[in-house]
Amino acid sequence: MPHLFDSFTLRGVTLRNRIGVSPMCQYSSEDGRATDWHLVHLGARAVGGAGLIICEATAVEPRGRITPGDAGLWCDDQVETLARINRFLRSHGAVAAIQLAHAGRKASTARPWEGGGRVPASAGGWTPVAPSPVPFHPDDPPPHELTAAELAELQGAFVTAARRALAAGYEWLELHAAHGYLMHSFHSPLSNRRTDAYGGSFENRTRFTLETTRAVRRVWPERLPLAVRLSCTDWYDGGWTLEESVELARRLRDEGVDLIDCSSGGGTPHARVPAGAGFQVPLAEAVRRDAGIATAAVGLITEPMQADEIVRNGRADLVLLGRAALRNPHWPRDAARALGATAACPPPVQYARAYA
Ligand code: FNR
Ligand code: XEN
Repeated sequence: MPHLFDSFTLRGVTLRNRIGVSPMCQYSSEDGRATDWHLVHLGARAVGGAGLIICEATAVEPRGRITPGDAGLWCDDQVETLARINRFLRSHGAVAAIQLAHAGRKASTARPWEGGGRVPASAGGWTPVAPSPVPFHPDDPPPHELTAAELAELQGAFVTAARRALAAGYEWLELHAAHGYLMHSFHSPLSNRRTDAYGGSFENRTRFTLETTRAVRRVWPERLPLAVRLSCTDWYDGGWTLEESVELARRLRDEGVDLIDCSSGGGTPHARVPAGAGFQVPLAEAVRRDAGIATAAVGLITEPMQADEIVRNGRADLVLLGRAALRNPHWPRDAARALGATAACPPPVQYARAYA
């Protein structure tokens, strides 16, 4: 089986190793446009040796932002700042990926460092949209229930954003169908109470995601990989299950999706999440084995030996680092040293003396 520092190829794209930086909102965009913060943040992690850098949840329309500081690709003028970052990432050997997202009923909140609370329309926020008028927090006002015509418009917004992502130089696209945001909220019976073609049965609850994926795959080039991040379970009785995720992964694979990024939770504040070292790895393992599709494992993967074991034992094809990569942008190079694979992750020439 492969090693953490073996390359990995999907379609026409090869990663230099099996380590990716998980998408992480920075809430530091201006009108959806990336800033120098993003250049330094993402750029440092490319210099640090990661094979794949997934740019944060990027909203396909303004209502799809979690906060006013979220990244966006709803306008052509949001392309260039991302393109500049991607030129840098590529020049340091990383593949640039982006996560296209819509926050659904969890939209219109303050940035975490401003308290993270709901921002009403009267204070510069907006009315969140959702499959059903069921708020995430029981005391919040109900979100707007999307009509079938509005769903078609939103699918168009994902497609247009995917075209812009291509123009910005991304080589890997991920659709965000996790953490209680719009796509996941269609999957879960906890948030989807619809009685039309988009609610009720498994077929109906997964229709929005499958239709959107099909439409995006049509415009996303054949040579480039398409991934979907799923919350593989709601960790809550009566919610979305791992078995449903495996079946959805099979159907996504048949639509031309290449990899499932296996996360969990976020759909209900009442979830009982068994958080602990590598707690979501079994989800990636089950999806990979039972749906026959490549997976990424994420969630409390912090140690080089732990990450290497996941790849070596075929439990996932990639490992994604979240907070460990925030703490240490050089995690991949440090891991290479710890695993005796120094040559697999050479430093940039400017830093050579630090490793002599
Ligand atoms: C996240 N996470 C996240 N997930 C996602 O799918 N899109 C996103 O934009 C974000 N944003 C985000 C911001 C910040 C500050 C954190 C810490 C996390 C979740 C993240 O990608 C990852 O799945 C989790 O953090 C679990 O991995 P770690 O941190 O345990 O390695
Ligand atoms: C259920 C874990 C969710 C972690 N976060 C995910 C975000 C942003 C906030 C933190 C996301 O997916 N955009």
